Amino acid sequence: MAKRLSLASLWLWLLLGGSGCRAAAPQNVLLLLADDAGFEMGAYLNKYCQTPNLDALASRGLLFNNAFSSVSSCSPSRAQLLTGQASHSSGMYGLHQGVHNFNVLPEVSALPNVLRQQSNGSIFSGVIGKKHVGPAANFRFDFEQTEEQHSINQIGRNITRMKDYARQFLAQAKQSHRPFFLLVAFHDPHRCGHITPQFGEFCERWGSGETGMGRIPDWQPIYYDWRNLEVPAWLPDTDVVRQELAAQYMTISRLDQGVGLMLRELQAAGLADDTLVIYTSDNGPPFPGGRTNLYEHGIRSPLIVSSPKSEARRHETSAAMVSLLDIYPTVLEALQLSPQNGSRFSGQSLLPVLQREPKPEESDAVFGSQSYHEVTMAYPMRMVRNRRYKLIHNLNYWADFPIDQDFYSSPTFQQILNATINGQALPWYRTLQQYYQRPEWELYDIKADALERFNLADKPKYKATLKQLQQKLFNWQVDTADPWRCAPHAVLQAQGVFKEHPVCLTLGHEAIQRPKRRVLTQYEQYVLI
Ligand SMILES: [Ca+2]
Repeated sequence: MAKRLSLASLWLWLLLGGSGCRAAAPQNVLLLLADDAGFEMGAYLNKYCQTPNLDALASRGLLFNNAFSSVSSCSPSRAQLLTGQASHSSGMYGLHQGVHNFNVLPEVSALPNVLRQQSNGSIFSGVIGKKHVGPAANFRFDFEQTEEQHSINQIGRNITRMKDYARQFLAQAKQSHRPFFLLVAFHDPHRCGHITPQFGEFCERWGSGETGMGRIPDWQPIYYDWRNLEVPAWLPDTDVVRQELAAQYMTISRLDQGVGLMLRELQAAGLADDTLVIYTSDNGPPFPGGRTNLYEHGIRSPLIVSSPKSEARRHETSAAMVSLLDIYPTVLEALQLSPQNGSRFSGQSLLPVLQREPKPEESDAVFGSQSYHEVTMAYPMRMVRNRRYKLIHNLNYWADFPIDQDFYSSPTFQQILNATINGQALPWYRTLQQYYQRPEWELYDIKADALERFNLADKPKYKATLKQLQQKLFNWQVDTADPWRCAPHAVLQAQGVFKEHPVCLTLGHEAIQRPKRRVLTQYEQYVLI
């Protein structure tokens, strides 16, 4: 047993059958979550964005190079972390706030509730920062300081305020000798230009100490010179994009300093030696091909897992194919609770990877399921990705890919839009038309084509690969009870006489000729309402 045996951990220890194979006390879990961050950090070889705290965490832990979110939207991603279920299983099909109003299904239990029930109340749970999921009863943390009580910037970007709440939470956990799960969800580096442009596109000026911006005491702003940055290959290399990246990096450095503060609080509370620390991001950066997409930059996730156990791997990278659906069983295992059964939970604990790198298998794969984002953005997509290929099924392929409000008003998208309308060239490998108009099936050889430029779905040579991945994807959809599993060419019948044996019944699309897309010639440029 570890040096500190509290009543709560004694209870758990007894529950689990005493000593033997499980010798240690439960490990606390601190989950540090970024909002729309990608790989803008030194540990992932970004040479410009300064992230000394994340880099230090990475060197104390295991850095994952093949981690993927199963969904590229905020609330559905947080729901996946907290329920262990893909968005189509949990019911969190899109954003939670305001008119979007998405929530998990009534019967879905999330981590704080599961931890409380399974441990008989001995595990202490908390969330500080952006929560963005509901209904409240299904995500009831013991300690909550979120946008439900504060302004989102104060609780998600003011790292001093977040630190103060983390100190309170840790003091309570320590005082009550309870193992804990704490989610610290930063709002950085999310955009804010569409709501509060006076603070900068990414709210990078907010709290910087500049005139009228207020000051966050613990934040030392780092200003980036956009002329000196390198634009990643998936974005247009323009001055506009460079300025956006400089602003985004500034908020990532604020997030990084916030991570440093949290880790120092953990140390100061004397809990660092008993706590597993995880860092990841809910979804990819808000640039074209990023957030709301199942393309690589929408779902590839930074992931660091750092264990204080002496035998755990550290200062290493892992090539294991992992999903953010794996976080949920990881938290349960760290706290020595049993994993949840049922095919809706497709994740696996990451703790064994901390011991030993798994052997790469041909069957290694991760899955994706995106349905909405904003309520107006009905564009369901499903995806399977193995080490080499990715298959995306665009269920509403006849519609144009939807654009969300916050991305629409971004300088990057506005530049692409205006260049397209005015017939000007852009240094970008996609056109807006390609971005909007997607075929039903997209198959990419990621190894040879990291930017997903060449769709192989119609190439005879890849017929067998396509078929195999389609089957694999469909099997996952069936296993996880995806309501969209028969879409778009059939209707799912799963009730009444079909209850025992659900079927996909054809809509007869094969007998109907679709008209060609009409090219718009005249339209209003904008409408004032
Ligand atoms: Ca997000």
